[in-house]
Amino acid sequence: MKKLLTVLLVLTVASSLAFAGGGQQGGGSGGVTKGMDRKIVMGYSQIGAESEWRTACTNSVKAAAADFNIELIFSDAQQKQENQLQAIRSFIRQKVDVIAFTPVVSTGWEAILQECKDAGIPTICVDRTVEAPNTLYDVYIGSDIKAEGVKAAKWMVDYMKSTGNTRGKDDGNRTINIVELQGTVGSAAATDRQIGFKEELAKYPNYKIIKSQTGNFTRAEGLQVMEAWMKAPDAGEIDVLFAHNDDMAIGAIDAIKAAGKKPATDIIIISVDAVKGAFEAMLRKELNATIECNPLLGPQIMETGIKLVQKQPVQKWIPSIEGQYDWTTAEAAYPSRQY
Ligand code: GZL
Repeated sequence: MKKLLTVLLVLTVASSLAFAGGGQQGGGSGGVTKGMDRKIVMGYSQIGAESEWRTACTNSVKAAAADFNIELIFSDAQQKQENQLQAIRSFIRQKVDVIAFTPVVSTGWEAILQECKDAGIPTICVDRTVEAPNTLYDVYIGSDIKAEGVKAAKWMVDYMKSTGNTRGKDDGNRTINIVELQGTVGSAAATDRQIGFKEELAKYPNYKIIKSQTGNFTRAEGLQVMEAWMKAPDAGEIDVLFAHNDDMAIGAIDAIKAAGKKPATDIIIISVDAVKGAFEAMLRKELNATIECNPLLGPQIMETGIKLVQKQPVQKWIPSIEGQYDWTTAEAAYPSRQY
């Protein structure tokens, strides 16, 4: 009898705390939901560890799971979609309460999402979108990636008109030659940044993308591709580098310097993410600007997971709040950066 009373007391305390912690950052017992005698279990399929951004995202997810008292089964897919599909099938077999995943590429998800639906497990698409009916997943938590491409193009045109590079400003006539380091081919992050950038660029016919190649969001590949471009006969005609993320930009900066050119002066460089490495490059005057893409999604993911398990209403898209930084703002912002 005494044992039964103890169990009942623990359950009562836990369920009352659930509402106190459910929606708050650092929510303590948010993961123990009313009517449940255990923690919520979330399966998370992460892409890998290709960039500073990805590492910051993973750290945010793991920290928030602890803060919200959610049991996290975390899988690193090493950049392979087949590993993600295997991990999600394993989550289904384990009968987790909710599944979150960052799709490495945007296609090939309909079948697995249907399997999650058939198993009655809610799904959260994180950071990158999928090409699938949005009835197949419950929520998308992440940035407006296309808008990041538009912002990058807007910043670039403004800078070329006001300041320019060593070959001069944009006087409305001079052809401005751009090279583009794309992210992972087929990923929504690369596809949508390129769409946004080109959409804005179409307003300025004298801006031309003369080369575009994937650097797979990594420093190493950004360096390799830029090295090749700096050895080509038309290297001296490059005015701007648009990199889909800071890691590739940082790799490219090393290649530009190795070729005896001045990054951010000879070749203007605009990238995306706003990770610490980008701020350090801006403070060294080697990177001109970066468009923020917020990786600190952990608290939103956990809050949403709890709501889905509690069958509470959630909005279909939970957008990230983000800005942009260049030499005029980097120094003041750097000390408070969290990733
Ligand atoms: C963007 C995210 C991208 C980052 C890269 O939402 O998916 O993947 O821009 C990361 O740094 O590798």
